[in-house]
Amino acid sequence: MNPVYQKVQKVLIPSEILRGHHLCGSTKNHLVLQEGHYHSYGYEDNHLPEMEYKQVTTTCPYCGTGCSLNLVVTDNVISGTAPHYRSPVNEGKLCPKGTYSWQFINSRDRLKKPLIRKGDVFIESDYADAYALIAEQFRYYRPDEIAVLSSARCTNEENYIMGKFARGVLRTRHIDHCARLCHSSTIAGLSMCFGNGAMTNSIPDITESGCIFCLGSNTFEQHPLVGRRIIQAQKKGATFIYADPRYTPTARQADLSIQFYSGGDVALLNCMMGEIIRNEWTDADFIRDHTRDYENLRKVVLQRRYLPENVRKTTGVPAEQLKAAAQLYSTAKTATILYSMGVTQHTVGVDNVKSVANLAMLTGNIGKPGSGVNALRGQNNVQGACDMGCLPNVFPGYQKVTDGRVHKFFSDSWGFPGPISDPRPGYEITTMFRLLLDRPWEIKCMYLMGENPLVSEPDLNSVEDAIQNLEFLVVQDIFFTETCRYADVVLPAACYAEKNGTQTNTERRVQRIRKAQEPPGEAKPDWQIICELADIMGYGDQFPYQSEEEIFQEISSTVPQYAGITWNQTGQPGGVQWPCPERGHPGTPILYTDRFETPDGRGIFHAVEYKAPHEMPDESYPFLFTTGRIIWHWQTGTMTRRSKNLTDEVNEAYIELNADDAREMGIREGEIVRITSRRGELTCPARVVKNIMKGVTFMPFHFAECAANRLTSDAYDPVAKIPEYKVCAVRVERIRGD
Ligand SMILES: Nc1nc2c(c(=O)[nH]1)N[C@H]1C(S)=C(S)[C@@H](COP(=O)(O)OP(=O)(O)OC[C@H]3O[C@@H](n4cnc5c(=O)[nH]c(N)nc54)[C@H](O)[C@@H]3O)O[C@H]1N2
Ligand SMILES: Nc1nc2c(c(=O)[nH]1)N[C@H]1C(S)=C(S)[C@@H](COP(=O)(O)OP(=O)(O)OC[C@H]3O[C@@H](n4cnc5c(=O)[nH]c(N)nc54)[C@H](O)[C@@H]3O)O[C@H]1N2
Ligand code: SF4
Ligand SMILES: [Mo]
Repeated sequence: MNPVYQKVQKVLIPSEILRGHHLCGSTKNHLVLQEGHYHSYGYEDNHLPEMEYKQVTTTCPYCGTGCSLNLVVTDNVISGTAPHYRSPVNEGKLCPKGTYSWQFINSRDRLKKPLIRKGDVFIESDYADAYALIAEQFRYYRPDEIAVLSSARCTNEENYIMGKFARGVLRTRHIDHCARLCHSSTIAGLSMCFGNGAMTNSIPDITESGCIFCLGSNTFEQHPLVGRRIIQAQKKGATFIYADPRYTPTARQADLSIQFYSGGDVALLNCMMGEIIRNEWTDADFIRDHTRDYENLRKVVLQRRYLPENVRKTTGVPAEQLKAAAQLYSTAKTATILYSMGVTQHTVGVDNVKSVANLAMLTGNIGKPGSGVNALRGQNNVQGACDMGCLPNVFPGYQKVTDGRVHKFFSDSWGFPGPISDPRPGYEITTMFRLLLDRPWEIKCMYLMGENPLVSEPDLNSVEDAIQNLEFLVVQDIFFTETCRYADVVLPAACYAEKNGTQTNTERRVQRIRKAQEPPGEAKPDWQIICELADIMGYGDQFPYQSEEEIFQEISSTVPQYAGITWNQTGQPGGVQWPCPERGHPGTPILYTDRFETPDGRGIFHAVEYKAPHEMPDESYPFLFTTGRIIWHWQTGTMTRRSKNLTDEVNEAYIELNADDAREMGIREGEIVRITSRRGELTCPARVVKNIMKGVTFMPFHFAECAANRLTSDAYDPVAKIPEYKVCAVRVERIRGD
């Protein structure tokens, strides 16, 4: 076995990581687990050096869990992290990424000046020239020819300002961000069933649950401090059921682990619901008093095709496991569902989400402690970027662009003369890139902040062709990314530790990030860059802000869910959870305690049938290829791959192969293999593992030089437009013939 992987497996014993131990930094290539009261994370000797330092409390820049931490600042430079104990989210604990979240900040290759393309090279320039060029180009294109990508890495204030700039200054309706690639199925699916697309309960609330059903979320690697709550619940007697095609570190902690073929979720969930109905384990009172359209669901899930014996054939799951899961979930005192990308990133992503919602309503597991449908949001501020309206169909606060009154409200309160942006919904990211290829005359100019589509989009080979059809591209980032290579102007942004603001975690908790050092060179906070551009374009009056706090005040006046939240409250440990409709309101840890947010207050069952994924293995491409993440790295790797401790753990791409498949093909551990799909080809080392089903392969997508997305398919869900990152077909071959 590859020595690096052995190490990963050793460290990832979740019970050890998460049962109240502190994770401490060490530069000796591994993570040290130690109990104790105080550790200076990130220091080699686990002691703060004896010099003057200050600590600045902030929120982790990585995942949607939203852990608090202290940045340690010595001589005005960030030099480590230390625990912040008072957050109800993480109570002082951090995962490796949070622990080392300081290491990329002062990388020598941070962007420090605006760059302007001259032929094939970039020339360092100043803001005056860069802004003049951008303003000239932005004025030149018609609103419908311009697309904007906002950023789940940036603050609420920055996303709000970007939305206002896109709709008010550029007057374009085409604005989106990476939520499209992530939980757009959740927003669409849960809105249809419950009236709102957000996580229903809270992270600490998981410990109240009698049964945790975790589906398509590798929680211990991707939301480790949510994983800690699962263990706490188990200690109090809860049962933990896990369903994933792979036997992940999360699976190891489960009481019942169900392994199945990617794409089988609807079949699995319908089967469980059939069992629950046949055994009368439903919550009949809840169904009668709080829901609609139950009969449709009943009819569908009771069909023969969803009997456990039949579903076994589609999913590969033994009938006993399906029956046990149904019983454990529905007969627990309260049960919660945690899910993430294994559910959403499918051509049937919205159907999957509706199915999850059906299961919760069927058993009355919603609107009370320890229950809920808990979509674990990915990026630190993806919830906030959605709340701020950086989506093509809504203004801030999910107010529909198609509603004339909403339009008028925003053009009046934002102070733009006349109507702002076209009232039709704009294009989604996935549609933008497809149009760039198929109808390049439609979108010609793009302003992209804090996204790296040239690694994260599906079918990268096509995306590389598509992006070259843009006539003018502005990229605003903290590093010179793969996407920057195609830019005409690159603007240098301040990172999370160099600016103030708020971000909203997966449980709708609005918390503060704080400035701990100056940005490098001439880098500036994103909101400031956008405001300066707006000013140059003649809209200074609409963007008069002197601070992040002023922007936040405007947010609370236009976003109903944030109406009662004050800047001060966001700076308290734990912040505030929206909806917080008026001043003095304590915030809302659990949604739908009285009624759903549908017009009649009832949850709506949506019966769905199982449909196979878009591309399934066949003779030419016999393996199912699924992609995702590992604990050490973040998305396209721009930050974590500049962190020594994290790259010391893993720093290259690999493909996981089932041990029997590998043996049949004569592939050994660590051997370089060729992987081919209908869209591209890669070579990388094989990791031969027992914890993946036969016929299934897995690859993390973090490594640009060997990007999994060269192989993935851009087939997407018809409603959410989310790509099917979790299923396509590949061929795996040996390269050396010995
Ligand atoms: N370390 C780390 N943490 C992260 C991130 C990161 O890059 N690195 N990214 C953040 C972001 S943006 C997000 S969205 C989240 C994502 O968090 P997760 O969704 O937990 O992460 P993934 O690895 O994409 O996928 C989760 C699991 O889905 C399984 N899966 C694959 N196909 C299927 C299927 O058809 N059905 C089911 N039920 N499961 C399937 C995979 O085997 C995988 O274990 O993580 C966040 N946290
Ligand atoms: N194959 C495969 N592909 C996937 C997925 C998968 O599961 N499989 N998952 C998808 C999902 S869920 C997601 S969320 C996307 C993520 O896709 P992206 O959003 O493209 O990925 P990130 O690496 O998070 O890119 C964020 C960029 O923001 C920059 N940045 C960080 N902080 C700041 C800041 O303060 N200001 C500015 N201006 N820039 C900043 C970073 O340097 C980085 O370049 O990937 C998707 N792609
Ligand atoms: S669990 Fe998420 S928010 Fe918490 S430290 Fe890890 S990456 Fe940061
Ligand atoms: Mo995501």
